[in-house]
Amino acid sequence: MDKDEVAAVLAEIGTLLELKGENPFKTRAYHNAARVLEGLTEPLEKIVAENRLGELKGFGEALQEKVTRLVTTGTLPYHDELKASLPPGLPALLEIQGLGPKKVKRLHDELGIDSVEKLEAACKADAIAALDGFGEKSQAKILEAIAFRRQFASRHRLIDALQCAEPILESLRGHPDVLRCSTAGSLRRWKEVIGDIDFLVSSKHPAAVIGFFVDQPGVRTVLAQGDTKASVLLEGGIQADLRVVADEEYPFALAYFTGSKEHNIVMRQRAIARGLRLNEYGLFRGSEETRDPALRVACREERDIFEHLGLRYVPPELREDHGEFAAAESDVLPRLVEWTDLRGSLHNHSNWSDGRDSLEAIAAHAHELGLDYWAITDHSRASFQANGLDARRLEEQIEAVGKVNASYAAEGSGFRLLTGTEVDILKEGLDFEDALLARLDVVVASLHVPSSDAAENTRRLIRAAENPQVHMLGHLSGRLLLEREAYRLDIPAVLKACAETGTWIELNASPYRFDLDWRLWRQAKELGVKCVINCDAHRLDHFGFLRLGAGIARKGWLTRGDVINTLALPELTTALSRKRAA
Ligand code: DGT
Ligand code: CA
Ligand code: CA
Ligand code: ZN
Repeated sequence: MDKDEVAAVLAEIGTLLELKGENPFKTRAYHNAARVLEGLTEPLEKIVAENRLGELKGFGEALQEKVTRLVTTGTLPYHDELKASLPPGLPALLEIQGLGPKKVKRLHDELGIDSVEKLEAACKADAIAALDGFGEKSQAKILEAIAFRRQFASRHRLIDALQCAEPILESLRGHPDVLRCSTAGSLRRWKEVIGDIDFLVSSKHPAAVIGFFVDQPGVRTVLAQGDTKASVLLEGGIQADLRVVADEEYPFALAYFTGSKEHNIVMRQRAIARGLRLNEYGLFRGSEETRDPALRVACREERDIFEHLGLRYVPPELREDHGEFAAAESDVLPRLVEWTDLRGSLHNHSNWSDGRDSLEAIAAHAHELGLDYWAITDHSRASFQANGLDARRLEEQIEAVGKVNASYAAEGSGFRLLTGTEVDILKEGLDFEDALLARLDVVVASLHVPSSDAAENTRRLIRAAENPQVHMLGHLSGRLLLEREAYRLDIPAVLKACAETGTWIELNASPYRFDLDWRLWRQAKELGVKCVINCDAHRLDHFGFLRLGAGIARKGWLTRGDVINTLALPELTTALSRKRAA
């Protein structure tokens, strides 16, 4: 187990102990230990091997023993026994907003509630309102929270779906009976939020592939298993469907199950207009619904289907019936940006504010990944909860970045960290003086504490865009996927101001944000606004967000030329100086 996995187990032990009503010092010790592990900058394995766990804050002998066991064997009987000693539905109750371990324990002890279903029934029977310390109001709140959770439980963030799907896809690809395979559905279309995962395989031996699929690690429950398809529930709660088809049918099935439904409907209509029939089994001659192979128009790949329908190949990301047919018909589909075009990220955090890693570690990682530059844009003073920098610390950081860069220059490497800030957009203006901003390579301005008044938010953002020192606006809408709605805001007005002032807009590539939304980028592009795909990285494993963000940019029809951080360092430097010079 790596440190994050061990930390998760420790945190869960802490929670389980709380649910049992254990003494708070003991439970807190586990939560604290989990946090210490999460913050480690050297490999946990190494610390264990060198017998140095005792040096970590709060790690007594019992804890050292448990962590060592988890790292070396991957399991801990104490954890398993603890889990087994509590009703399995209890931890899920903690996910209901407003319910902490103490309340959950009381609900269990006093009303026998051990599942969300029972909790809901008890609310509806007015049993919670009667409970000491709960009342009508909190009963209504619990019901609301249950409904909220239900609405979102069937929807998952792209990154969670990818993390489940990619190992399974790899595994399928390695099976000797699998000829071709792919994800399909919303995942292949790179939607920001996914209902279920779809896999498609072509094979001569469907039963073998189906059996292999339902046996994959990560499969919690088999929901349905037939000769050519299966549905499973994965650990983590995402459903996955697999269909197995003959190889001749594969391109048709892939196009069909990639969707979107709206896109498919237009494809079918185009087929009918040409005296053909299109369905998941093929493209057939004639006007009757059929599966007859003798009538099938041979297509080796999806590309061939589009061609028979008078269209250029439409990349999956664009298959939303948002104008792709008109463009594919007249051969003006954009050549979409690729994630390998990206040379760095211009909005990221370090351990100087709320990031995990040091400047040195960040630089080393970016350099190793072959990137050309990486901007350090820690929070400004007003974001005190994120340990934002004041002017003095920012000046110190500029120097520290200079030292890191000097060491790369000395080795003859062209890699550079860029100095910067994610400066807060406050009611009165920006959190730093213009003179200080002018000394930074990169200035990202973000609204973190919005007003409830749309006009006020719009005004603040436009004012930030009008500042010649501000290169770009960060996570413009402020939405958190499946968690928080966008701020109230006149986005078109802000886009217009950005176009007029030469201010760029970030595509925040954090899978919790993907902000600005892909549906708005064509409008931004038409106005002449450039995009910057930023990781908003807080730890090294967030560097991978570049790939996710590039997929969202593709969904927004953006090309390499639309995205600033495809520029090499010299061209980027010129671009960064343009607004200031004007
Ligand atoms: P999701 O899972 O809700 O995120 O969205 P999708 O697009 O993955 O939808 P899903 O899993 O229900 O079905 C996969 C694809 O299969 C869908 O994108 C299009 C195709 N499909 C499914 N049902 C229909 C249908 O009734 N009509 C048409 N034309 N296509 C369908
Ligand atoms: Ca799906
Ligand atoms: Ca599905
Ligand atoms: Zn931010």
